[in-house]
Amino acid sequence: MRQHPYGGRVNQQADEATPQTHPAPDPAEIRALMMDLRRMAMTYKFGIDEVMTKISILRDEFRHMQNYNPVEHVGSRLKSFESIITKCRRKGIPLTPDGVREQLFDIAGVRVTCSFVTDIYRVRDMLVQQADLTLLEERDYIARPKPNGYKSLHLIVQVPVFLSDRVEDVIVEIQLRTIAMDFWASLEHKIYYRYHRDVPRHLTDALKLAADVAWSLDTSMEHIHEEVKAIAGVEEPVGHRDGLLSPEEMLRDFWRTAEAFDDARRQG
Ligand code: 0O2
Repeated sequence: MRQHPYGGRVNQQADEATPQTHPAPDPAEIRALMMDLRRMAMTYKFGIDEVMTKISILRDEFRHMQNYNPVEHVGSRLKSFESIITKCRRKGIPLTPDGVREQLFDIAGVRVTCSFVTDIYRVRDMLVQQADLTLLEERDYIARPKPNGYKSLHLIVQVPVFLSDRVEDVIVEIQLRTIAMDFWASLEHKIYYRYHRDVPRHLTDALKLAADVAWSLDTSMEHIHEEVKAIAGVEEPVGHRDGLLSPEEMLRDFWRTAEAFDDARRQG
Protein backbone atom coordinates (compact mmCIF):
# COMPACT_ATOMS: atom_id res chain seq x y z
CA MET A 1 0.00 0.00 0.00
CA ARG A 2 1.17 3.58 -0.61
CA GLN A 3 -0.19 6.99 0.23
CA HIS A 4 -2.85 8.45 -2.06
CA PRO A 5 -2.04 12.10 -3.00
CA TYR A 6 -4.95 13.28 -0.81
CA GLY A 7 -4.03 11.07 2.14
CA GLY A 8 -5.93 7.80 1.56
CA ARG A 9 -4.28 4.45 0.84
CA VAL A 10 -4.17 2.87 -2.60
CA ASN A 11 -3.55 -0.77 -3.36
CA GLN A 12 -0.15 -0.78 -5.06
CA GLN A 13 -0.53 -4.18 -6.80
CA ALA A 14 -3.86 -3.24 -8.35
CA ASP A 15 -2.38 0.14 -9.26
CA GLU A 16 0.61 -1.42 -11.05
CA ALA A 17 -1.50 -4.02 -12.91
CA THR A 18 -3.79 -1.40 -14.41
CA PRO A 19 -1.77 1.84 -14.40
CA GLN A 20 -4.31 3.84 -16.40
CA THR A 21 -7.22 3.32 -13.98
CA HIS A 22 -7.33 4.74 -10.44
CA PRO A 23 -8.60 2.40 -7.75
CA ALA A 24 -11.76 3.67 -6.09
CA PRO A 25 -10.79 5.00 -2.65
CA ASP A 26 -12.46 3.42 0.36
CA PRO A 27 -15.60 5.48 1.27
CA ALA A 28 -14.71 5.27 4.96
CA GLU A 29 -11.29 6.74 4.21
CA ILE A 30 -12.86 9.52 2.14
CA ARG A 31 -15.24 10.30 5.00
CA ALA A 32 -12.31 10.39 7.46
CA LEU A 33 -10.32 12.63 5.13
CA MET A 34 -13.26 14.99 4.62
CA MET A 35 -13.69 15.18 8.38
CA ASP A 36 -9.97 15.93 8.81
CA LEU A 37 -10.10 18.69 6.16
CA ARG A 38 -13.22 20.20 7.70
CA ARG A 39 -11.60 20.19 11.15
CA MET A 40 -8.46 21.73 9.67
CA ALA A 41 -10.39 24.54 7.92
CA MET A 42 -12.29 25.21 11.14
CA THR A 43 -9.17 25.50 13.29
CA TYR A 44 -7.57 27.88 10.77
CA LYS A 45 -10.74 29.97 10.93
CA PHE A 46 -10.51 30.02 14.74
CA GLY A 47 -6.85 31.06 14.42
CA ILE A 48 -7.97 33.99 12.26
CA ASP A 49 -10.64 34.87 14.84
CA GLU A 50 -8.02 34.93 17.61
CA VAL A 51 -5.72 37.28 15.68
CA MET A 52 -8.63 39.49 14.55
CA THR A 53 -9.74 39.83 18.19
CA LYS A 54 -6.22 40.80 19.27
CA ILE A 55 -6.03 43.48 16.58
CA SER A 56 -9.52 44.73 17.31
CA ILE A 57 -8.68 45.11 21.04
CA LEU A 58 -5.44 46.99 20.25
CA ARG A 59 -7.30 49.22 17.82
CA ASP A 60 -10.10 50.08 20.28
CA GLU A 61 -7.73 50.59 23.20
CA PHE A 62 -5.60 52.91 21.10
CA ARG A 63 -8.61 54.90 19.98
CA HIS A 64 -9.91 55.26 23.53
CA MET A 65 -6.64 55.93 25.30
CA GLN A 66 -4.66 57.89 22.72
CA ASN A 67 -7.37 59.37 20.50
CA TYR A 68 -5.47 57.84 17.65
CA ASN A 69 -6.15 54.94 15.34
CA PRO A 70 -3.07 53.20 13.90
CA VAL A 71 -5.20 50.63 12.04
CA GLU A 72 -7.26 51.79 9.07
CA HIS A 73 -8.69 48.45 8.04
CA VAL A 74 -8.41 44.74 8.93
CA GLY A 75 -9.42 41.90 6.64
CA SER A 76 -8.97 38.17 6.66
CA ARG A 77 -9.22 35.24 4.32
CA LEU A 78 -8.93 31.48 4.37
CA LYS A 79 -6.88 30.38 1.38
CA SER A 80 -9.09 28.72 -1.22
CA PHE A 81 -8.73 25.02 -1.94
CA GLU A 82 -7.64 25.75 -5.54
CA SER A 83 -5.04 28.23 -4.32
CA ILE A 84 -3.70 25.67 -1.81
CA ILE A 85 -3.34 23.04 -4.55
CA THR A 86 -1.61 25.49 -6.93
CA LYS A 87 0.85 26.65 -4.27
CA CYS A 88 1.58 23.06 -3.10
CA ARG A 89 2.35 22.05 -6.69
CA ARG A 90 4.53 25.13 -7.24
CA LYS A 91 6.52 24.51 -4.06
CA GLY A 92 6.55 20.68 -4.18
CA ILE A 93 4.58 20.37 -0.94
CA PRO A 94 2.82 16.99 -0.55
CA LEU A 95 -0.93 17.38 -0.96
CA THR A 96 -1.78 15.75 2.36
CA PRO A 97 -3.34 17.36 5.45
CA ASP A 98 -0.01 16.97 7.28
CA GLY A 99 2.04 18.29 4.35
CA VAL A 100 -0.17 21.36 4.07
CA ARG A 101 -0.25 21.93 7.85
CA GLU A 102 3.52 21.67 8.18
CA GLN A 103 4.71 23.53 5.09
CA LEU A 104 2.08 26.02 3.99
CA PHE A 105 1.99 29.02 6.32
CA ASP A 106 -0.51 31.33 4.69
CA ILE A 107 -3.69 29.24 4.77
CA ALA A 108 -5.03 31.57 7.45
CA GLY A 109 -4.31 35.17 6.49
CA VAL A 110 -5.00 38.48 8.20
CA ARG A 111 -4.24 41.76 6.44
CA VAL A 112 -3.84 44.95 8.46
CA THR A 113 -3.85 48.27 6.62
CA CYS A 114 -2.26 51.18 8.49
CA SER A 115 -2.11 54.89 7.71
CA PHE A 116 1.63 55.28 8.19
CA VAL A 117 4.75 53.11 7.99
CA THR A 118 5.58 53.76 11.67
CA ASP A 119 2.11 52.42 12.59
CA ILE A 120 2.98 49.12 10.89
CA TYR A 121 5.94 48.57 13.20
CA ARG A 122 3.99 49.84 16.19
CA VAL A 123 1.20 47.30 15.60
CA ARG A 124 3.84 44.60 14.95
CA ASP A 125 5.57 45.32 18.29
CA MET A 126 2.28 45.31 20.20
CA LEU A 127 1.35 41.95 18.68
CA VAL A 128 4.63 40.08 19.08
CA GLN A 129 5.03 41.06 22.72
CA GLN A 130 1.81 39.22 23.61
CA ALA A 131 2.63 36.11 25.65
CA ASP A 132 0.33 33.72 23.81
CA LEU A 133 1.48 34.72 20.33
CA THR A 134 4.69 33.19 18.95
CA LEU A 135 6.50 34.85 16.08
CA LEU A 136 7.80 32.04 13.86
CA GLU A 137 9.08 34.10 10.95
CA GLU A 138 9.22 37.70 9.82
CA ARG A 139 9.67 38.92 6.25
CA ASP A 140 10.23 42.62 5.98
CA TYR A 141 9.45 43.52 2.39
CA ILE A 142 9.36 47.19 3.44
CA ALA A 143 13.03 47.25 4.42
CA ARG A 144 13.82 44.90 1.51
CA PRO A 145 11.12 45.27 -1.19
CA LYS A 146 10.65 42.53 -3.79
CA PRO A 147 12.24 43.31 -7.19
CA ASN A 148 8.77 44.05 -8.64
CA GLY A 149 8.25 46.78 -6.00
CA TYR A 150 6.07 44.78 -3.55
CA LYS A 151 6.19 46.14 0.01
CA SER A 152 4.56 44.76 3.17
CA LEU A 153 5.61 43.37 6.51
CA HIS A 154 4.79 39.66 6.81
CA LEU A 155 4.59 37.93 10.18
CA ILE A 156 4.11 34.20 10.46
CA VAL A 157 2.69 33.69 13.93
CA GLN A 158 1.35 30.82 15.97
CA VAL A 159 -1.65 31.24 18.28
CA PRO A 160 -3.26 28.68 20.59
CA VAL A 161 -6.89 27.84 19.87
CA PHE A 162 -8.79 26.31 22.81
CA LEU A 163 -11.12 23.62 21.50
CA SER A 164 -13.54 21.47 23.54
CA ASP A 165 -11.05 18.63 24.03
CA ARG A 166 -7.64 20.04 23.18
CA VAL A 167 -5.54 23.09 22.41
CA GLU A 168 -4.30 23.51 18.84
CA ASP A 169 -1.50 25.83 17.82
CA VAL A 170 -2.60 27.48 14.60
CA ILE A 171 -0.30 29.26 12.17
CA VAL A 172 -1.55 32.57 10.76
CA GLU A 173 0.15 34.90 8.30
CA ILE A 174 -0.30 38.57 9.16
CA GLN A 175 0.41 41.06 6.37
CA LEU A 176 0.85 44.66 7.49
CA ARG A 177 0.95 47.46 4.92
CA THR A 178 0.02 51.08 4.34
CA ILE A 179 -3.00 52.15 2.28
CA ALA A 180 -0.65 53.06 -0.60
CA MET A 181 1.12 49.67 -0.45
CA ASP A 182 -2.24 47.91 -0.36
CA PHE A 183 -3.52 49.87 -3.36
CA TRP A 184 -0.39 48.92 -5.30
CA ALA A 185 -0.49 45.22 -4.27
CA SER A 186 -4.17 44.84 -5.22
CA LEU A 187 -3.57 46.19 -8.70
CA GLU A 188 -0.37 44.18 -9.18
CA HIS A 189 -2.17 41.00 -8.03
CA LYS A 190 -4.95 41.56 -10.60
CA ILE A 191 -2.47 42.23 -13.40
CA TYR A 192 -0.34 39.23 -12.44
CA TYR A 193 -3.32 36.86 -12.70
CA ARG A 194 -4.79 38.57 -15.74
CA TYR A 195 -1.55 37.83 -17.63
CA HIS A 196 -1.14 34.39 -16.04
CA ARG A 197 2.09 35.49 -14.33
CA ASP A 198 3.64 36.59 -17.65
CA VAL A 199 3.24 40.35 -17.38
CA PRO A 200 4.50 42.45 -20.35
CA ARG A 201 7.66 44.45 -19.70
CA HIS A 202 6.04 47.89 -20.08
CA LEU A 203 3.55 47.00 -17.31
CA THR A 204 6.21 45.65 -14.91
CA ASP A 205 8.19 48.86 -15.49
CA ALA A 206 5.07 50.97 -14.87
CA LEU A 207 4.32 48.99 -11.70
CA LYS A 208 7.85 49.48 -10.38
CA LEU A 209 7.54 53.21 -11.01
CA ALA A 210 4.13 53.27 -9.29
CA ALA A 211 5.66 51.46 -6.28
CA ASP A 212 8.32 54.18 -6.02
CA VAL A 213 5.64 56.89 -6.24
CA ALA A 214 3.57 55.11 -3.56
CA TRP A 215 6.63 54.99 -1.29
CA SER A 216 7.26 58.68 -1.86
CA LEU A 217 3.60 59.38 -0.93
CA ASP A 218 3.96 57.27 2.24
CA THR A 219 7.09 59.19 3.22
CA SER A 220 5.53 62.62 2.58
CA MET A 221 2.32 61.77 4.45
CA GLU A 222 4.36 60.53 7.40
CA HIS A 223 6.34 63.80 7.53
CA ILE A 224 3.15 65.88 7.42
CA HIS A 225 1.61 63.69 10.12
CA GLU A 226 4.71 64.06 12.36
CA GLU A 227 4.64 67.81 11.97
CA VAL A 228 0.95 68.07 12.84
CA LYS A 229 1.36 65.67 15.78
CA ALA A 230 4.06 67.92 17.20
CA ILE A 231 1.50 70.72 17.61
CA ALA A 232 0.35 70.44 21.21
CA GLY A 233 -3.27 69.49 21.90
CA VAL A 234 -4.11 68.28 18.43
CA GLU A 235 -6.82 65.63 18.55
CA GLU A 236 -8.37 63.52 15.87
CA PRO A 237 -11.69 65.17 14.83
CA VAL A 238 -14.60 63.70 16.78
CA GLY A 239 -16.34 62.70 13.55
CA HIS A 240 -13.47 60.34 12.73
CA ARG A 241 -13.76 58.39 15.96
CA ASP A 242 -16.67 56.19 14.87
CA GLY A 243 -18.85 57.30 17.80
CA LEU A 244 -16.30 56.18 20.42
CA LEU A 245 -16.19 58.25 23.60
CA SER A 246 -13.05 60.20 24.37
CA PRO A 247 -11.37 59.46 27.74
CA GLU A 248 -12.87 62.73 29.10
CA GLU A 249 -16.35 61.74 27.93
CA MET A 250 -15.89 58.30 29.49
CA LEU A 251 -14.90 59.84 32.83
CA ARG A 252 -17.85 62.25 32.71
CA ASP A 253 -20.14 59.28 32.04
CA PHE A 254 -18.58 57.33 34.90
CA TRP A 255 -19.11 60.15 37.43
CA ARG A 256 -22.68 60.71 36.23
CA THR A 257 -23.45 57.01 36.75
CA ALA A 258 -21.73 56.99 40.16
CA GLU A 259 -23.72 60.04 41.28
CA ALA A 260 -26.98 58.49 40.10
CA PHE A 261 -26.10 55.32 41.98
CA ASP A 262 -25.37 57.29 45.20
CA ASP A 263 -28.65 59.23 44.85
CA ALA A 264 -30.61 56.01 44.43
CA ARG A 265 -28.90 54.49 47.48
CA ARG A 266 -29.62 57.57 49.65
CA GLN A 267 -33.29 57.53 48.61
CA GLY A 268 -33.66 53.76 48.93
P1 0O2 B 1 -2.75 34.93 -2.29
O1 0O2 B 1 -3.68 34.95 -3.46
O2 0O2 B 1 -2.71 36.25 -1.58
O3 0O2 B 1 -3.00 33.79 -1.35
P2 0O2 B 1 8.25 32.25 -1.23
O4 0O2 B 1 8.29 31.40 -2.47
O5 0O2 B 1 8.48 31.49 0.02
O6 0O2 B 1 9.04 33.52 -1.35
P3 0O2 B 1 5.50 32.64 -0.36
O7 0O2 B 1 5.48 31.42 0.48
O8 0O2 B 1 4.33 32.84 -1.28
O9 0O2 B 1 6.77 32.77 -1.27
O10 0O2 B 1 5.66 33.83 0.64
P4 0O2 B 1 5.58 35.38 0.35
O11 0O2 B 1 6.43 35.76 -0.80
O12 0O2 B 1 5.88 36.02 1.65
O13 0O2 B 1 4.06 35.62 -0.13
C1 0O2 B 1 2.97 35.35 0.68
C2 0O2 B 1 1.81 36.22 0.23
O14 0O2 B 1 2.23 37.60 0.19
C3 0O2 B 1 1.27 35.96 -1.15
O15 0O2 B 1 0.38 34.88 -1.15
C4 0O2 B 1 0.59 37.31 -1.47
O16 0O2 B 1 -0.62 37.46 -0.76
C5 0O2 B 1 1.59 38.28 -0.88
N1 0O2 B 1 2.61 38.63 -1.87
C6 0O2 B 1 3.89 38.22 -1.88
N2 0O2 B 1 4.53 38.74 -2.93
C7 0O2 B 1 3.66 39.49 -3.62
C8 0O2 B 1 3.76 40.30 -4.79
O17 0O2 B 1 4.78 40.41 -5.44
N3 0O2 B 1 2.61 40.94 -5.18
C9 0O2 B 1 1.43 40.86 -4.50
N4 0O2 B 1 0.38 41.52 -4.97
N5 0O2 B 1 1.31 40.08 -3.39
C10 0O2 B 1 2.41 39.42 -2.95
P5 0O2 B 1 0.01 34.12 -2.52
O18 0O2 B 1 -0.21 32.68 -2.19
O19 0O2 B 1 1.03 34.41 -3.56
O20 0O2 B 1 -1.32 34.78 -2.97
